[in-house]
Amino acid sequence: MTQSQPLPPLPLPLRFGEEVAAARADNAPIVALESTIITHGMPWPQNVETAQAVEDAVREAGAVPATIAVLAGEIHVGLDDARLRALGQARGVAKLSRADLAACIAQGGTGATTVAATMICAARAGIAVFATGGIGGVHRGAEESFDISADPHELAQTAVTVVAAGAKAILDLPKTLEVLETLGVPVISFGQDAFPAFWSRESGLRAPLRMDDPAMIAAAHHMRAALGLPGGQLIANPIPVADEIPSADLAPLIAMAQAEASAQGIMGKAVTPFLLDRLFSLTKGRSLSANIALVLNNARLGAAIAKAMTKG
Ligand code: PSU
Ligand code: MN
Repeated sequence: MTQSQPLPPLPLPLRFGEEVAAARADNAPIVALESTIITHGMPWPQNVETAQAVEDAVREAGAVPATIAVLAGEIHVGLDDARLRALGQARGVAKLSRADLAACIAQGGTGATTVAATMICAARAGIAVFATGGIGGVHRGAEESFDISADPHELAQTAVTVVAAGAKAILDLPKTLEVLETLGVPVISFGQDAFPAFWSRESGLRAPLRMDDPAMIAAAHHMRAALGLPGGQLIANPIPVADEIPSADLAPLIAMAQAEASAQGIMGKAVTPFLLDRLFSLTKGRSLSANIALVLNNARLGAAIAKAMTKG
């Protein structure tokens, strides 16, 4: 009996938006943006307004935004306004991480990409910088639930520099930093020693590394490659002073949201969206305004780093 040969890999269905295609041809700086924050991280219509404002912030800072999502089995790198709006209003959109990405594309499905999945798509599209709100990490109670996001693992293996306002304060931040260290992910605070906690500038923890200059961050990214190390780096950019919610105000509300999640048996992928939604209500919308401000701030830093990278 003849052994059948394995099939050759399928071509990757990557579709570039016009603006991104032009930037690629010119070697212009590009900043990737995720879509789970649109579908699962913020309510409509603020989700779409924020996504557009974030794209504009990248442009104003001199780079081209590339919002990434899977639509009808294709990876879109750069969404036009109509697609962005449709995604922001759609219900029941899948949340895609490393584990679900290939299956969704193979089935011709539609889904929003998390930090991990956006990193994978960005890397395939040749984009080295990605700005978002906060990465996923080790959830509180992970010693029981084993709930650890795929995001830290992705940072360990995919060469994309991710700009975030630290990790969401709904997580167990000391454990998140431990996991990042174990995985060999550089965690670099921008402009301060403290590791920021998303809605707050300080978490009470020190970041392992600090840099004050986007050019240095770009150099560190290139140096990892020169060393033959896979993976990217996490740039922890603190929320602007004017927009922060002090951690003392948030702590009891996070504890409340967490208790509700446990009581209602919320698990797996549903945990992060549930907590963000509850905090939105518990802070009377303040968590959302802070979230919007920090994403814009990260978009501007992402653009500065992308520009420094293209200068070589
Ligand atoms: N940051 C936000 N809102 C979000 C997320 C991050 O401000 O919705 C998303 C990101 O896409 C991140 C994901 O990758 O939450 C983490 O989900 P999980 O904990 O299930 O891995
Ligand atoms: Mn999880």
